[in-house]
Amino acid sequence: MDIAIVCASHSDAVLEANLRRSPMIREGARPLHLERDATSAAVAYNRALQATTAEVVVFAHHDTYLPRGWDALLKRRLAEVAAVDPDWALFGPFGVGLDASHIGPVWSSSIGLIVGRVPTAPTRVQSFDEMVIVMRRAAGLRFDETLPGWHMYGTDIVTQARSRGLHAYAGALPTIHNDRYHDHLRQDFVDCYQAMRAKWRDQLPLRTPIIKISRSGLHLYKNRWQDYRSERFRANMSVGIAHAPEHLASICGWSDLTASAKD
Ligand SMILES: [Mn+2]
Repeated sequence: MDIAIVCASHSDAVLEANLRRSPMIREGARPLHLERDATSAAVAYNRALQATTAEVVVFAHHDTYLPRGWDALLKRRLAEVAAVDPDWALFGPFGVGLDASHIGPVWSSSIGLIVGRVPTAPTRVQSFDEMVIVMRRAAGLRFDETLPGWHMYGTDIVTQARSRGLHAYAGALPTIHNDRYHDHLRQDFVDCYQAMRAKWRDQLPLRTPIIKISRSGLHLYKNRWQDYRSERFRANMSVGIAHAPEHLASICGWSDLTASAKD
């Protein structure tokens, strides 16, 4: 299976400290296609789709780390998905199920936790965490360049697929997200929320990994209030971003996923 890794990065330092250290990239087994200076995630990712030909495209944040054997395990998970849904559109290591449960597992440095229910079979989702999104090129999807910024495109692409009768899945594919702590009070996040709320008015509510997009939009204010109240507590959970990703994979027990891909 032909797999391309795509990354939109604005920081060589973050890229070199994380994604670029993934064994399959460092050792040259998989090409890394970089996009820089895009005005939005959608613009960057559509450019990358145009510039690559692989049948499976992995869109990864520059602050992720894909442990040894990750690509072999991805292939196995995609085979499991294809066995039940040959027309699958999307896959990811972390998503929100149709029942609103969070599906993983992934490590997140911003909260110092392994998060996500571990499904025994690939499970349909309504959104992805944007840390990693896997697309089957033949599904014919494109990211929506009318949406602003760098948030919620993992929810939009899934909703686009579903509105065309296609499906998105999450399944057990351990991945490191060495993300820094940040609150969700910023204006660019609000802009993305409001754009999604207007675009998918007839499909709401939709649950992203961090917020419920509702018709009323009241969840935006509820989350902002909760963020405000719990900010210090949540900030204290963060382990920072200075840990080597190999060490984070090691403490999770994910240094080598090769055996998981075979059993
Ligand atoms: Mn990230």
